[in-house]
Amino acid sequence: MAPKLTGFPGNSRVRRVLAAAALAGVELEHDKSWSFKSDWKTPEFLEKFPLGYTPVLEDGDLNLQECGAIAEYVAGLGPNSTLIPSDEKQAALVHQWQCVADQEIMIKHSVLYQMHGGGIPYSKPTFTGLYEKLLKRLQDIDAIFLHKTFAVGERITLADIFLATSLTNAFTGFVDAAAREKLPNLVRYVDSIVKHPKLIEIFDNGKIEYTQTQPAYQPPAKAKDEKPKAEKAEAAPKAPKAPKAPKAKEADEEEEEPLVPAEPVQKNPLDDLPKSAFNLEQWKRQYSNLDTRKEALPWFYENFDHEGFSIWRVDFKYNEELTQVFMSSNQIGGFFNRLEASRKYLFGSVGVLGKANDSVITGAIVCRGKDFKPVMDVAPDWESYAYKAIDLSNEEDKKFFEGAMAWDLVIDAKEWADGKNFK
Ligand SMILES: N[C@@H](CCC(=O)N[C@@H](CS)C(=O)NCC(=O)O)C(=O)O
Repeated sequence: MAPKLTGFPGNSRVRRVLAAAALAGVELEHDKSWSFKSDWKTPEFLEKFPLGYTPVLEDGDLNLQECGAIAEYVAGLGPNSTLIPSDEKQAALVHQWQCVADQEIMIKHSVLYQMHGGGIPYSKPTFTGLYEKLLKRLQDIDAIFLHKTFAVGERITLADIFLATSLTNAFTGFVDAAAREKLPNLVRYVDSIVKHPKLIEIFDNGKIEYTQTQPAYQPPAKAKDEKPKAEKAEAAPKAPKAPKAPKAKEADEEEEEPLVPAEPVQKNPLDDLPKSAFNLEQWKRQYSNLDTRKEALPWFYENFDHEGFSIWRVDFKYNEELTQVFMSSNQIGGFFNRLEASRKYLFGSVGVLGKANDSVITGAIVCRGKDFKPVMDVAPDWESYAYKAIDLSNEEDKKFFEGAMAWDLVIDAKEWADGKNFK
């Protein structure tokens, strides 16, 4: 039986394993539809992989985590694989470049990504300082690649796979066109690796879209347009504020521990609403574990309580500012993180529809009570979204709701590209 790989296909770490398999001529079992949408951190998964992240590989009695270890193992399974040279010195150099790719490029970039998306608190000096460090490293590596076709020796090795995946990750992220102008050798090098006949399919058939202009950090809406204090004092009593740095529940990149402790729990006025027979937690479980259209939605329609809960369409107000799909998806993730204090009262399914520089953020939420505001205003940027009630007896509304739940919503020919659930 072929070793089984778990992880989503467009992810750079998964690409490393797929690329190693493709070049080594090793067959893998890989479910291309796998996504973070499912409740994948089951007790069975954690028993095999206690560190609780992907990619993972299962091969007989071997349960392997860490993309580097997996890629090396897969490379070694290929009968004539030269991905790791037999010469010890050459092999050490390959390992050196794997470490550079991970520690000097991928991890630095990943911290920028999390800071930009609200997964960890944003600080301009820290962001800029780290970005400058990343650029300096890339320029140093660029100089080394002036006369190189491959990182080590005269043929493709794991070093090239690791460098190419880290560099495409950075070039589709914050290392924009202006920065890449100073990295001509690396741009040429990556292009040759991702267009390698055995790798081109793994790298989106050579059509990876690099970032043109680094997207500006968007502070949460309230921080920008803070209301005068007097107006605030008259406002209706509010639900407790979200913890400052909630743990990312569905981040595509590394999850970090919260940097500040959670604030003490206060009583929420939503707890005083009349009891409802609709169990939101049970709905979250049904949604996570069952086929959305065939099983979960029928359960929802049978059990939903129209008096105790309400359903809303949410639309991002500033779609014209959206650039890369993964950044917009990251932005939804940040918004969901800031809704942490409403976890008991909210379910959401929100996505990015369209493609880079031509996309919209939209989706549906289910809120405790008849109003969205007490549930949503725990997030400082709740006003960056427009809210419209969804009436399930209206066919159009129902179609929208089901599309958002099933992640197959299409609006004005823009197809669902990526999404996040608030569960
Ligand atoms: N050091 C690990 C990092 C793996 C990692 O961060 N995986 C992310 C996806 S790229 C993940 O599973 N995140 C979800 C989570 O940590 O819950 C590796 O290189 O394989």
